[in-house]
Amino acid sequence: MKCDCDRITVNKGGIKEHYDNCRSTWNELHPGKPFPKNADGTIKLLNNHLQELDVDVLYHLGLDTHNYDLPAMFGDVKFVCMGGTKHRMREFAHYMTELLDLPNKGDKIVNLTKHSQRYAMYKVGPVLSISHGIGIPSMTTLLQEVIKLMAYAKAKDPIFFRVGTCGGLNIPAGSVVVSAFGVNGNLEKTYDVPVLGKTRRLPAILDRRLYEEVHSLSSDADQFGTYIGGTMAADDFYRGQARLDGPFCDYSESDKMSFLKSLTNLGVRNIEMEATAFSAFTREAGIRASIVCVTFLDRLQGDQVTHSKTVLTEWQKRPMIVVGRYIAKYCENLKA
Ligand code: R2B
Ligand code: URA
Repeated sequence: MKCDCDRITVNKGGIKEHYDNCRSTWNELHPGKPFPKNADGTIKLLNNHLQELDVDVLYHLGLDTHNYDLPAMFGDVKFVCMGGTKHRMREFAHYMTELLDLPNKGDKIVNLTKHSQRYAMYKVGPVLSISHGIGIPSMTTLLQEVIKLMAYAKAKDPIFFRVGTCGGLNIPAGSVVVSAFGVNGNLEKTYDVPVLGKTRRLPAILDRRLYEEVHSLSSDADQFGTYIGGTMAADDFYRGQARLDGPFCDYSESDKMSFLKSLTNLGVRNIEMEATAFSAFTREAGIRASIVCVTFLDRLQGDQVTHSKTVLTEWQKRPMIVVGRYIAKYCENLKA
């Protein structure tokens, strides 16, 4: 079957040829798994139970398939960008209106999930910018409803990004990490989720071509380094991330350091709280996805986030700059 990869960073040398969800290589990479897209690139939901629903209520988004014309509202979305906080994702939406020179730049941007109150979702041009809260359960609740939203809206080949914050390993605070894979708290490259009383272990792999493309857009003129590396997703900010400064701690500083060392030996460059599940679920849905985070500290140097609010606010823009560049390039190619 014919390749259906986007050509966003055209002819960049050394980059893998196809996305993992490319139609032409799907069977090789996912033997025995049905292709989760329709011929036009829209998402095919592989859950037959959904066909029995008269109306599907996307509860946490405050939307449903009966009262809203989802294709009219979201059919042109190409980039779904998520990050922890509502404020940051509103900033990102504003930033994208400027960067893409959209007609609504400078206007107030409306939160589309205002009935639900749980998350915030903004749409500007082809970009959906959504907050997901802290940790895997909060993020996956949102992510799964957004996957359904994109399927119902008939958005074509959407690319998902997580723009986030993290702790770094042996890189200066303020660096950007583009994730190559996720690692769970037991140092396994899987997202482990109990289903009907049994744990499923889903591979936490990210699309190599996409992270190479995103990384290739970093520039020597940037005020920060951009690295590719593995990302540990912890289910806890304190002991789960080998911190010594939580309310509980029964291990020594040398135990902590040897754990962090085993992480670096595995190629892990940063620690946050969603990467495994984000990579596993987007992969299961056949969606191209990438995780781009800024490091707030070097965990080999300490545990507390001590930089000023001004510095941290400035650093939080860095993943947005990197992802924004990618989106701008795509839009530029469309015009050409
Ligand atoms: C990074 O920062 C948050 C915790 O402070 C969490 O959502 C994450 O992954
Ligand atoms: N977010 C995390 O999960 N860990 C950190 O150390 C910093 C931000």
